[in-house]
Amino acid sequence: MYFASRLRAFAGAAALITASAIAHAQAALPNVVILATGGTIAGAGASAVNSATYSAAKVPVDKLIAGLPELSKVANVRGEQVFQVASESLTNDNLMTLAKRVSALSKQADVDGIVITHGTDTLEETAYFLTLTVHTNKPIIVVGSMRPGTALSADGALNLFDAVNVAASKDAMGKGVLVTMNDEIQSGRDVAKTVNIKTEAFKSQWGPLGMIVEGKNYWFRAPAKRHTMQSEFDIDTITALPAVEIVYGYQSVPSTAIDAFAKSGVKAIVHAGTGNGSVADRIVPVLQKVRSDGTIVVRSSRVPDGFVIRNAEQPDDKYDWVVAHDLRPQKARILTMVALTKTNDTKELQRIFWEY
Ligand code: DAS
Repeated sequence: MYFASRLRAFAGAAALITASAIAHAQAALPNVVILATGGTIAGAGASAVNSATYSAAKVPVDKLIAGLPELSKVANVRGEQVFQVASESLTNDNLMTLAKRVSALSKQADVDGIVITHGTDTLEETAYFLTLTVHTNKPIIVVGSMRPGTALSADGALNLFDAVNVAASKDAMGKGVLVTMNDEIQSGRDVAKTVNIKTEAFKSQWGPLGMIVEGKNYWFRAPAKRHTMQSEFDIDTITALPAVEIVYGYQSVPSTAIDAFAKSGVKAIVHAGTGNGSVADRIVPVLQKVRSDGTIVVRSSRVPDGFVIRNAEQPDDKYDWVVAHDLRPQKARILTMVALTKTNDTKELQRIFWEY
């Protein structure tokens, strides 16, 4: 009897010690907040073979977290459902709401990293906006998936596991906003969706910053442009984003779109030109008029890679146009909106395009 009671007491003590050791270990883990916005990573299809036919923005954030118990070994994770939409439908107001929430969380001592689950269609725009405007060195990771969690070989679970791992990593601090897709760690500034149906969809012409394999980060380069703490833009002081629209260049393009945008009072037009940002000869005078009326003109290119050379295809100095450097039109629009919250001086705008 004596030994049995001693054994029970010992087992009870051992259980208590184990429980407190587990609690202590869990408390020692980093705290990561997942802000969910929708997209395929929260999508659901009718059957496992539906990898492309499904509904995006269905699964709530708590279900995403519950479906990935491995996260509890990496960080103390909690979720907030900011939106539940497909990202092609996000608006400037949504972007502002999300960025202000990220900024507020980043200032909390009990938050070590932030993950944003997001649709892949415009993920690159959100990632760039956050890297331009959120002042923190803490890891901020934007993550999506190309297949819904209901599909065979779904990619969302591993992408999310990777995102939380990187968000919980001290070596991911101070690198700007990051994107974890398909085992790669990409710069939020450089990355773009380059394939619309493959899991290997996100690329940067300058390459990934690193890779993540079985929860370990491998870094191979660092961002070259200003971001987060080095940015002169701060979401906490931005109250609204100006209207900046994109027009596309192609054979026999009319000036209808430019005329309509100019008439609607946009503050800038990004021209996605052919080749190195070329502008059709019949469109040049239209853009010159737009500029003379006070609207900013930014020359980008419909060609995904490379970068637009100032004063090459067009005399930008003479026309007082800005060139978008290596930014694709959709990212040039994000930077133009943010820059115009500070200045509409074209020399300043061009500096900003060189530096961010
Ligand atoms: N419609 C896409 C989006 O929400 C789905 C996805 O790929 O995430 O961006």
